[in-house]
Amino acid sequence: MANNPLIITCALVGAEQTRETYPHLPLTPDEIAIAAEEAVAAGATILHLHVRDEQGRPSQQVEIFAEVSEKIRKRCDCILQYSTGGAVGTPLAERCAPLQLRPEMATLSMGTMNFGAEIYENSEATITAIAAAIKAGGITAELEIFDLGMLESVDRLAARNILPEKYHIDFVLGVPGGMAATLRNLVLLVDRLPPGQTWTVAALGRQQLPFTAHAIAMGGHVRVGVEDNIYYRKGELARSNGQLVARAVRLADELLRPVASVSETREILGLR
Ligand code: KMH
Ligand code: ZN
Repeated sequence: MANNPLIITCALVGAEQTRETYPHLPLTPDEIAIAAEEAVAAGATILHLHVRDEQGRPSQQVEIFAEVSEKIRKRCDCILQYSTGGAVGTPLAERCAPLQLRPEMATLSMGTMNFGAEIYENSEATITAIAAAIKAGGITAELEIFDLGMLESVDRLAARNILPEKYHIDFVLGVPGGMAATLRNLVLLVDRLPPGQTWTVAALGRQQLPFTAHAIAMGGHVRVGVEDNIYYRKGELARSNGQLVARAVRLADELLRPVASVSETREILGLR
């Protein structure tokens, strides 16, 4: 598209935050749906979705994904992107389970890494199994790239037809154990992409704001939301996901990038 509309993804919940660390965290299906509506009203078109069980713990239960998805769809028009990452340690079958609901998009993490003090397991066998489930559902994959080696793996596994033919790339920068959120790193990653490959940046914590600006200026797309960052500015928690999306929209406006509608997002990413 000539004017390169900006796709804003909002990561509403995640698996790591708790009400103790972030009191406004949406947890129940109704709370997640309300947060979704606010984020979409502010300008997000893709919702990266994790859900929680009745105790507020991260869950990959199909029934909860179904309920949350239905509630979101009643409130707003958007593209749902299910997490297959779950929480660190979620068993493979559980990670894949929500894919049977055939969301438009789902994530696929491209390698094992230290994730803070824990290990986020994405062996080649795990990647292959999740990729197969994504392909079987006719779902568009977003490849989660936490480190340069994972981008090298994209080419290697694509050459063996393990990955879906078409995918979108998300650079997740700043996880302790992954690639740091520095501009040099982002330039290195983007330089390695083939022409025309779509990409997003999700930078953690206080880097979410500057990397939103960097990605907008570089022609990429952005992910904001409380999965990655709970602060609006130093010492001030974000009021909501919608507040973080609204700031990304204002930045886009200043940098003369129009914000993509849902149909433009589908067109840019070639969604089904
Ligand atoms: N919660 C992280 C361990 C994804 O959603 O695909 C993994 C994650 C990635 O959030
Ligand atoms: Zn996630």
